[in-house]
Amino acid sequence: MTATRDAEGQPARQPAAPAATPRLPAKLAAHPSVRAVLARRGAGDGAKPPEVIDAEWLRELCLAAGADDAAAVSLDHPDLAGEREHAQAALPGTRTLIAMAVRMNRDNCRSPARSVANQEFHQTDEQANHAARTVTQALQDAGYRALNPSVGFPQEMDRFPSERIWVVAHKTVAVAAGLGVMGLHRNVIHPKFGSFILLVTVLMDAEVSAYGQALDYNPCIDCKLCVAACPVGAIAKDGAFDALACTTHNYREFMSGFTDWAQTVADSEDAADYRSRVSDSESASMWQSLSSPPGYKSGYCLAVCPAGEDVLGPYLDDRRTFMDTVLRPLQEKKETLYVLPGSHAQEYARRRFPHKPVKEVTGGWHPPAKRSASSDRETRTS
Ligand code: B12
Ligand code: SF4
Repeated sequence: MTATRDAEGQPARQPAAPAATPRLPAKLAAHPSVRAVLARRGAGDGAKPPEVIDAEWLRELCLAAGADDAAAVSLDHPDLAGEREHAQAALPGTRTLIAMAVRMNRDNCRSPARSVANQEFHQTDEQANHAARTVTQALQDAGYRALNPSVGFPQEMDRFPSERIWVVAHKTVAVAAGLGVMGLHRNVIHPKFGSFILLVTVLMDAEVSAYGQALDYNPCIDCKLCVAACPVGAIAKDGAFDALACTTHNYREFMSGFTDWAQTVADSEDAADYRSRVSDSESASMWQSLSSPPGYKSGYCLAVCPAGEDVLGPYLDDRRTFMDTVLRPLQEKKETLYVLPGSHAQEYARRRFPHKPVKEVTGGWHPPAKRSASSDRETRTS
């Protein structure tokens, strides 16, 4: 049965079947809370909500909660086979996933000032978490079980680094629900908002009257600006993605980069030795990431992407100006690039961006090697 709506627009509960009073031990039955619940049931409250939620009601709920687009997808969708076990572990009885997208402000993401771009990512992250929590609460109030895993962090660090640490893969869910398609840079591109979206998913134990349909084209226009923008060559022209190169640089101040930094502290003989390995700016930046949400070092692939109907116009009008004002400031920015020794990223960064200092790090994946020579100190943290 599909949900009809009550006066407040919520799915109207089905009339209560004559409630069979559960057989309870006398002490439990006499408890004031138990008596109150049974009395409410007797008065017709507490009936089961409809088994199938109205898709339009659900979409309106998501938009009112702060999402810019939303669609539901059944957990039985073939493309979600890899997510099933994770979703059931998080919320046993999950039947549907609700995918939501929240827009980011484009020029904030494009700014070479990391503080501006990071603020935009974190604010949108907050907004998406807030939207998902609001939807979860509304579903709970309507009588369903629902759960919202985080947009980004926190994640399941007890599994790090041997297993995946995210509860749900928001990209996989969003694509199956039809919110967009992954572009060359492996982010989901929304047909209208382009790459400038963050994603979030709500799990719930009911079905929905209509599910989203996958997009029949990819909004990626294959311009390869993301390839040109990535300072460590993590995105190849053929679409191969070097997640380790991206994590080592971009996530320098997240879990693995932090571990590398902590090892450097532990390995330093004294303050002077520490300061010979870590610059004042790097120490300050690590402090900032520990005291406010951690800062991404890049995200340039997303920043330069011209795809999406709301974004594409200026690129179509004048591609040279678009490159001069969006791509080039990021390419020309002087900034330290973090790479694993001997990696493709190291060779690429030195060759393509000779004006950006390149620093070898362990990435926190291994204990640091003993320092070799003092001349090495400027380029190694361990
Ligand atoms: C892991 C992760 C990363 C990793 C790996 C990226 C990746 N492509 O998977 C790293 C640290 C590199 C990363 C970076 C960024 N991320 Co990220 N990330 C995630 C996370 C937690 C899971 C991604 C996922 O589903 N992977 C599985 C499949 C679907 O991805 P895939 O591309 O098909 O396959 C690759 C990965 O599986 C990877 N991989 C497999 N196992 C492991 C294990 C580890 C430890 C790592 C690092 C990678 C990895 O290798 C595969 C081949 O490339 C999600 C949040 C979430 N809970 O969903 C955000 C998410 C994908 N990230 C997001 C963003 C915005 C970014 C950054 C722009 C952040 C920034 N400001 O710089 C960059 C962009 C880098 C890029 N081009 O992808 C957004 C994307 C929004 C969108 N429009 O699609 C998400 C959805 C967060 C969100 N809630 O909005 N991210
Ligand atoms: S920058 Fe160009 S190639 Fe890269 S994802 Fe966006 S549209 Fe596709």
